[in-house]
Order: sequence, then structure tokens, then C-alpha cells
Amino acid sequence: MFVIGERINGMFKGIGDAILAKDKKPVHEMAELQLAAGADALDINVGTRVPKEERVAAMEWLVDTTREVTDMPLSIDTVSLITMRAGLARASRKGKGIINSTTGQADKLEAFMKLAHEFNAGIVGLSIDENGVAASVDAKLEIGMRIIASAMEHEVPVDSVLLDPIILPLNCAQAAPGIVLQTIAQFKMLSDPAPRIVIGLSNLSQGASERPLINRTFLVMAMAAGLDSSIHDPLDEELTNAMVTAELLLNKTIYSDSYLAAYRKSKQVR
Ligand code: THG
Repeated sequence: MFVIGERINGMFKGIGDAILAKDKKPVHEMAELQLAAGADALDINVGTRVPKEERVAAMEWLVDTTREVTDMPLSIDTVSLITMRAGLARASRKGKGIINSTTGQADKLEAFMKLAHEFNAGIVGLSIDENGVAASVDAKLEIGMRIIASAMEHEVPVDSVLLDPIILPLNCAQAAPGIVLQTIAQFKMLSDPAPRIVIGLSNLSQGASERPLINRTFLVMAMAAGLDSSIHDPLDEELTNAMVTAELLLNKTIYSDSYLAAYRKSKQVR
């Protein structure tokens, strides 16, 4: 599993405060903690407390600050094309960038795919179009197909594309997780090589009690359906244990009695 750490996000109070105060330390610490816990990439999102006209500068500061402590891939999380270009340019100076994200809406898709090509970046494609979040398996597949076709057209390798079927909060759409599981299995058949699949796991449990339990149960189910990557909190140890155990049960790693320790050790040497 390719884990994208969710915690460098202005939505979290400590990071939101740090962005407004231009205080580097909490950002450095959160980057290092997540990487030490196994993150393979870090999501970078300035949040909504920064005024709109300052978001480009805030993204540049947040990416540069994170890059001071790591060369690992950075997932630039914004809906704005200009903020995306600014963040991606900074992230790509030293290591890889990932566009998080584009929708399947034609004009957006074209602009973001061109950026992916220009910066040799990964790109997350959401199951969203001009009608909003696609609700059915068929509608999600149709948008996924459009995203893959656009990647091919713009010479972005299909294995740089991450399709995101979109997880909604359980407490407002209880049938949605089942639809996402079916979609994951079918996304895999859209192309050869198959596209990779990602979810923003924590969305699922927003507003619910038992958040960690809901997150880790669904992560395991989604992995069994074919999930390749998750944006989540790598500091949640029980979540990480469940994920590593699921990789073992899916025969993706070799069993040993100390497999949990082996996972953690493999992440320390990077
Ligand atoms: N898909 C893609 N990118 C995404 C998402 C997605 N990026 C953003 C988001 N969804 C994933 N990241 C988060 C980060 C935090 C939370 C949820 C998703 C979260 N935050 C707490 C809350 O809202 O309750 C804040 C807790 C706190 O303040 O301490 O749940 O789906 N491609």
C-alpha cells in the first residue's frame, strides 16, 4: 500500500496555526513523524483559514517548508490550477509531485493532465464531473474511463494515474461505501496495465463516533477489493497494524512472526 499521510493540512489546528504564523517547526515535525510511521508520500493542503488571495503563497511556503526535511513524493492538495502549478513546481525541484486532484470535467481534466505531463507528476482523478460526485458504480466508471483516456492523450503513463472513487461520510450516505467497494474492483479492469486506486479514508468517519474502528475496518475491505493507496493518518497505529496484516493476508508480503516489526523497520531505513 502506498500511504499518503494526511496530516499536513490546514484543517488540523496545529498545522493551520503554523501556516498563518509561518512557523516551520510544527510542519517539519509532522512531516518527520508521518514518514517515520510509514508514509510513502505526504499530502499538502493549506486549508481554508488562509484568505483566498494568499493561498498560492501559503502553498509555496508549505511545500518549501516540507521539502526542507524530505525528498519523498508530495501530493499537492488543491482544486485551484494556479495553486497547483505553484505547489507542483516547488515540490518537483527535489523529488516527485502528485496532483491531488483533477475531476473528470473536460476543461479541468485537460489543464491538470497537461501539468502532470509537464512535471512528470502523478495525478489523482476524482469520480466527480459537472454533475457533482458520481453516485453509482456506472457513473464512477464512466468518469474513470474519461480520466484514463485523457492520460493517454496527454502522454501521462497510466501507472501515474490514481483513480479516487470518493468516500463520503458514513453518517450521511450509508450505501456509499458498498458502491465504492464495487467500483474499486471494476476500476481495475478499465485498462492494462490497470490504473492505481486511492481513497481519502478519513472522510468516511467524519462526524461519527468510533472513527478509528470504522476507518481501519473499511481500509481492510477496500484493500481486499483492490485498493492500492490511501490518504490517511499513518500515526494511527491500529490502522497501520490492520493495513500491514491485510497485506500479509492478501499475500503481498512474506509472513514472519515479527511481520509488524519488520514493516516498521523497513520504513526506518529510507
Ligand atoms: N480524496 C483525495 N484527497 C483528499 C480527500 C479525498 N484530500 C483531503 C481529504 N479527502 C483527505 N484528508 C483528510 C484530512 C483530515 C480529515 C479528513 C480527511 C479529518 N479531519 C478532522 C475532521 O474533520 O474531523 C479534523 C480533526 C482535527 O481537527 O484534529 O477528518 O477524499 N484525493
